[in-house]
Amino acid sequence: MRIKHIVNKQHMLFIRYIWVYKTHMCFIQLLVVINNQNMDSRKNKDIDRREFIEISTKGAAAISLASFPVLTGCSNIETAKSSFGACYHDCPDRCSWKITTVGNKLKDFQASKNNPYTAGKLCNKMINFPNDVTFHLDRILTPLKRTGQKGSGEFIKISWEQAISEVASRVKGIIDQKGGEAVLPYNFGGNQGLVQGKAIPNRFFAHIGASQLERTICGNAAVAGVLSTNGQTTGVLPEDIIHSKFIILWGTNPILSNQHLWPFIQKAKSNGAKIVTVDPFLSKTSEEADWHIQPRPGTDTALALGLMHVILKENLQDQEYIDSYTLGIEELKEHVQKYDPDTVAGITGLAKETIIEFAKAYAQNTPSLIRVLIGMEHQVNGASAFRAVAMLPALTGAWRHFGGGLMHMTYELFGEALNWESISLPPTLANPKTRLINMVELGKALNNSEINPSIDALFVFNSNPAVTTPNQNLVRKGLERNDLLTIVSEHFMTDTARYADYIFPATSVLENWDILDSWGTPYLNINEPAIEPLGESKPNSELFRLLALEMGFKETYLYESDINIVKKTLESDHHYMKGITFESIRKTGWAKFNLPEKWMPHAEGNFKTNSGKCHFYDPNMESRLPDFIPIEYSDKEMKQYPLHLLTIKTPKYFLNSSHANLNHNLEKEGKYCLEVNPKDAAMRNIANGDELKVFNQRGRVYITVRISNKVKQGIVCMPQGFWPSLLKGGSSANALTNDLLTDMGRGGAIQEAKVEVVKI
Ligand SMILES: Nc1nc2c(c(=O)[nH]1)N[C@H]1C(S)=C(S)[C@@H](COP(=O)(O)OP(=O)(O)OC[C@H]3O[C@@H](n4cnc5c(=O)[nH]c(N)nc54)[C@H](O)[C@@H]3O)O[C@H]1N2
Ligand SMILES: Nc1nc2c(c(=O)[nH]1)N[C@H]1C(S)=C(S)[C@@H](COP(=O)(O)OP(=O)(O)OC[C@H]3O[C@@H](n4cnc5c(=O)[nH]c(N)nc54)[C@H](O)[C@@H]3O)O[C@H]1N2
Ligand code: SF4
Ligand SMILES: [Mo]
Repeated sequence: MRIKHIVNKQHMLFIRYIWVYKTHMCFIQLLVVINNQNMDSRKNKDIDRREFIEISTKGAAAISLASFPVLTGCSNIETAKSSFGACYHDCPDRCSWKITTVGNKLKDFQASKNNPYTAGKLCNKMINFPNDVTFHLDRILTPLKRTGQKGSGEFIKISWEQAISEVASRVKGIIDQKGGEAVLPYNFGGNQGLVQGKAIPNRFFAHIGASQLERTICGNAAVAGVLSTNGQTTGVLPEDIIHSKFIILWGTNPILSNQHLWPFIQKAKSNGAKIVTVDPFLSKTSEEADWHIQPRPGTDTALALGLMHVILKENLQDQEYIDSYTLGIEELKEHVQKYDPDTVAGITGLAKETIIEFAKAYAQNTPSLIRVLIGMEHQVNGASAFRAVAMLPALTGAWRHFGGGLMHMTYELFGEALNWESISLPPTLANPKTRLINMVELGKALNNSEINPSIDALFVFNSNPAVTTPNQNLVRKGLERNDLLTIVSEHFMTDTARYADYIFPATSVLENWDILDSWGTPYLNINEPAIEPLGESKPNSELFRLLALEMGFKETYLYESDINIVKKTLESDHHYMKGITFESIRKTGWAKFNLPEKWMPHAEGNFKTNSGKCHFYDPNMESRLPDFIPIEYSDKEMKQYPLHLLTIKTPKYFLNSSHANLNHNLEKEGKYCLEVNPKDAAMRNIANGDELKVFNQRGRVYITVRISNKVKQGIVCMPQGFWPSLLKGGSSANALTNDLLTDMGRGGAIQEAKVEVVKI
């Protein structure tokens, strides 16, 4: 049975849902709405993708995909069509792109040239996206059911009809027996689209009363810290960095992780700005900086308080700004007494003179800007570090100057501008009372026999926790449970998908609708499907609509179409959205919010705290002032595991674990290496290139040593993102990390890990 439906002006499409209609005739009407963004699944999909790969590897010998030849053999009379989209990754840049297709064939994939932030350039992780993901031959294109042991990766292909029917009946059985809380969704940074990452999945899980996932592994500690000081994170906007004269990149590595900010930093530099990095690792950005300050990991709270000590002692503060717009200077003054340069030097491992010089340079250069992002938050003291660092621009009055202040996130602009009714839970589901499970503690949660109900069904999508979640071996132990029903929606057979009972094939961003906010820019993006879903892939949203249908739910909010959600989200009369509509944004794919020409949010205070002032001190918080409170290790522990391990985003070609399965990326990344300081190496008789075992009480990783001064003595550093299954010994960085939570924001103190290394 086929139902004809008009998708949009360009497409007259046919949708096949034979099995659904057979069993659910009463929902036909509803399904037309549900599927209005779906397209006909045509024949010869595999041929299409091979053809694309063949031609594009010929055509794209250069770095850009921009020069594809028009596909040969494409005897169509159709003309080329442009679709706009944007990168869905958990990346502050949110690049815009344009795709040209002829029929269902992709002709061209290019960064937007007219979006000034994207500026015609996608990063090295995404430049080859169609080949690397959408058309990749390893992509999963049919539902799969496990046949072998969990983790073995043995599956058989099954139909959507069978997969949906079996999963729905098993999930229903679990809910009937134990209640909705026995079900846990686990989704995160894999796709930041508001439709594919939030709207429909959230409605489905709230509807069944599932446990709620505290999605805190990225950003929450940083945000909690900055909010406690400023009440908002939106400070200086990225493009305005060019007006700064003294830029501190504090715990962030834009050359790799925020690549589109880097040209603006370089512009500032050519205008005379000095670039300083604060990073325990000699990152690529630190290599390029004028000054690299290298404290011990997790000691930034002490460093920031130490800078305040010096600034106040030297009378370099902006007293007028402080008097007008801040709260608690007297308490702060007293508090920072104990953070004198000697003490801070002892904590951070920096020279006392460096601390004094840094404080003076910061206070005396105008406009001065501190750029923070995420990197510094993954410490037990992470939120306090952000809280303390955020105080510095108010102490010096840096906010008064265009290009001065703190640059952090931009998501609040989207919070104000968009119509969130379409994304948030409907009123009947709002504020669910179900229990919270912290994503950082997935391993604990899956293995905890005490919690009631136990987690018996796990839905993973937009995430790869077997790689990216701390305490990897505990996560894996949980995933191995035979009584756990694991459902994964994916593009690839990831290390998590290997443990699934059922895998559903997800569309890639080229094949579905979405709307994308941004946490690093003031640019809004729409994502149009450029091609039909390949194989039997379906958007995440569709998976949950089909499950809802099979489970017999009648509520219409479960079935809203993707395009409707996109349209509704844009229906906003907020002044940032002036002139931005669904129709207008489809002409370019992106739009910059209508913001004042000079965005200076705190030039005259206007902090979003309850007092309206910047909080140096907060009488309503348990810790009224930020303090440096380290983890105390016993002598025995320090002897066993004396080295502090950083597991950071050094890979250039992966984004977390995404794209880390691709051979060409792995080849370009080169050897899997641990950076070790020469003194630590000498003490252990280790030579460059030796094979090592890095270990602690949670796991062990086999890796090659690179002896360098990129880390100070006592610290070692390995890249995150590598898939355990592709490494010798079958474990990667997170096998060694801890599932500790941060001081505020319930984030992951991933970088608080101690290890020892031995030559093997
Ligand atoms: N190439 C690439 N780009 C990415 C990603 C990726 O995986 N690969 N991931 C994306 C994601 S999810 C995010 S959240 C962003 C994050 O982007 P950033 O916030 O820039 O974070 P990271 O790169 O994690 O860390 C930045 C630096 O913080 C340092 N750091 C670690 N601990 C401390 C500390 O205690 N104090 C200080 N001062 N510095 C510390 C690290 O050594 C690292 O060089 O990047 C995004 N961009
Ligand atoms: N040791 C250590 N661990 C870390 C970090 C670190 O610095 N060090 N960084 C942390 C940070 S900041 C973050 S953000 C997390 C990120 O961790 P994750 O959220 O697990 O992100 P990714 O590793 O990118 O995995 C995303 C997966 O989603 C899939 N995907 C993409 N699009 C779609 C889609 O439309 N539908 C479906 N169903 N799947 C899709 C991709 O194929 C990919 O396998 O990792 C954290 N873990
Ligand atoms: S990962 Fe970041 S820099 Fe790369 S294309 Fe996506 S948004 Fe742009
Ligand atoms: Mo992240």
